Amino acid sequence: VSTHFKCLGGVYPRSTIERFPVPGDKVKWSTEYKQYQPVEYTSPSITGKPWADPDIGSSDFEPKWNEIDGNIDRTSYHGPYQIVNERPQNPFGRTGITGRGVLGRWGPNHAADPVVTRWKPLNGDINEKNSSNKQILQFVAIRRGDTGEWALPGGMVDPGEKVTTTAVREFQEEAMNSLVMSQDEKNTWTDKLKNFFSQGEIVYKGYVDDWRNTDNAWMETVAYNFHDETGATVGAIALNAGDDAVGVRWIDITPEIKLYASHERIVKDVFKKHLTAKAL
Ligand code: RP5
Ligand code: MG
Ligand code: MG
Repeated sequence: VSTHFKCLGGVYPRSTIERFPVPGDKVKWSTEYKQYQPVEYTSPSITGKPWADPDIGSSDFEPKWNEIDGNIDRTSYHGPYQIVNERPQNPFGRTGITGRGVLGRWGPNHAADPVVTRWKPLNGDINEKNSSNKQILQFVAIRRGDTGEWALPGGMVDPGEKVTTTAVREFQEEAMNSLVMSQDEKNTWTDKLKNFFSQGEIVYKGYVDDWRNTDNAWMETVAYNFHDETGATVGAIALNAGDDAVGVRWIDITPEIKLYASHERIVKDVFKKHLTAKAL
């Protein structure tokens, strides 16, 4: 990603605030844009939340920008970001709005995304021998409750949490509805899938072109591919939407695929990786 599109123009999520128009050639901070007067907005829905930062200037807020700040990672995968007017500056440029919007953290908001893949089963039967045709790669997608778009079942890294742990936890919450399972049931699944989820491969690390991004707060993620070559483990479980997901299913990765934020680029790269691996 060298620029962003989804966090430009229109009304900011869950608000009535119009983003200040930013023409394509005015996105970069290095380009002068004298008329630029974005509105400052921090959603009342995040005020006082334990997962959110206090406001800049609060006496109890002494963030260490560009550092691991206690158990909060304030570093960016894109190197040091600038602090302007005491606020972190979006390294990918103007978004037409300042403040944090609905994002909890000033600066980078770290997430993790599991890309769980299998070969599309022939005849729809994954249990049949040699049922995978190794032509069409599928991944587990969830439908987001907020935008209604299909997306990777990702989520925010909790303070102090390992990013790989986040990826697996979010998969279980959003695609398996683990939040309603008993502890016993959860443990059984965790044991069953332990080996599968221990073999993840990083396929993307960095900025996400997320519609919630602002000039001072933005999403960054690590995406892991967990691949079920035979379709016998995760490829064969019953999916169940949970938490903020309102739907879940296996989706074919095709050139036409449309997903939330910059997720289509991530899944297309995963597809390329598997094609190359097959050709070797
Ligand atoms: C995206 O938002 C990330 O790639 C991840 O999928 C998601 C995390 O936010 P929530 O799902 O918790 O809203 O930018
Ligand atoms: Mg979640
Ligand atoms: Mg999520």
